[in-house]
Amino acid sequence: MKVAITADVHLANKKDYPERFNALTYILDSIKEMKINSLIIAGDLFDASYNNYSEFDKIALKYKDIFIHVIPGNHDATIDNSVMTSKNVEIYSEPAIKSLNKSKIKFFFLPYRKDMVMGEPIAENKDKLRPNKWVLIGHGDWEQGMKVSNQLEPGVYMPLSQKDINMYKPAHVFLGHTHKSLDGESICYPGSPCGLDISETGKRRFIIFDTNNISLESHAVKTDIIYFDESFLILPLKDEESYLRKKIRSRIKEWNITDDDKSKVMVRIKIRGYSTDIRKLIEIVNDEFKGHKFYEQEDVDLSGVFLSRNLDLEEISRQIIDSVEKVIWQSSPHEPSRDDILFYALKTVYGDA
Ligand SMILES: [Mn+2]
Repeated sequence: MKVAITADVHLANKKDYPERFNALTYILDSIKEMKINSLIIAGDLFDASYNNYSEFDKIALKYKDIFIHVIPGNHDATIDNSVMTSKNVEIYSEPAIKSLNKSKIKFFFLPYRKDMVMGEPIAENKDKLRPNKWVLIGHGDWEQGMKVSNQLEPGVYMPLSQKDINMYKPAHVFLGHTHKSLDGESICYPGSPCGLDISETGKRRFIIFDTNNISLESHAVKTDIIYFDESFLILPLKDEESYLRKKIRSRIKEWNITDDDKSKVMVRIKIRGYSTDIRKLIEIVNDEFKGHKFYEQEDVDLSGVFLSRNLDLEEISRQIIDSVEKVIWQSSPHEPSRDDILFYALKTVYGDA
């Protein structure tokens, strides 16, 4: 049995945020085509600012062959079945254990509760949750993955510990709350299906989960907007211009965006470092990002760029850059990047000049 899973759609005023509704209908259209008839939404279907549920109701009515299972998240913690008229929507305002389409695997739908850890309701229901025969649907922080947790909402939200996972052995865990997608060994954050703002970058996805072999697939969501927040280091090299152009081109390549999707991109650019011609940087950025939209029509942020007008310091910098480039770097999210090292090395050379 296959089921689709998403979270954190954050539906809000449709006039202002049509892209969030479009992301949801894109998922519904896609799974309809795949003949999948269950969609799970792991919390924050609605943004906290929202209280007109009829727009979602209308969508649900249009896809009446798809059953939509919703748990409340921290944004929509108070919703229950009374807000909806569609019969193909169930909102789990209380913890519930269910098999979908007679699947052998049971789904434990756990609504978000403030000041509670996930381990509590799991422990209360442990007799009905046989090891490896159940899947957790929750909304909150997985303690091991907290370093990437929701930037928009600092703090701890209904945490799930590794101890809970080891003890109660869910076959898999699907959580909402962290809007960035993340896949651990037995845990998955589908992430928000449409970036909510510039902090939610890149292409988005939804999940197809197969209960027969506990496997999952990521499917891209075609969104109206794709955000990118990029930062570049400029160095006082002999050929600054081609250095920066090359860096920008390879970054854009990493985005993996087709020409069709180029117009959907909203980008924010920041440059830091030491340059011999600051004005030229704007020209290069505008040229290389031609055809892309800038987030909130902001110009490139050059507040971290310092002017280099000292031939001795430039020569010292170039020698440092050469030797740092030769070092083999093990990149890791918890370690400074090569660019960080270069930036701080040059900062030492130039002082704050
Ligand atoms: Mn959320």
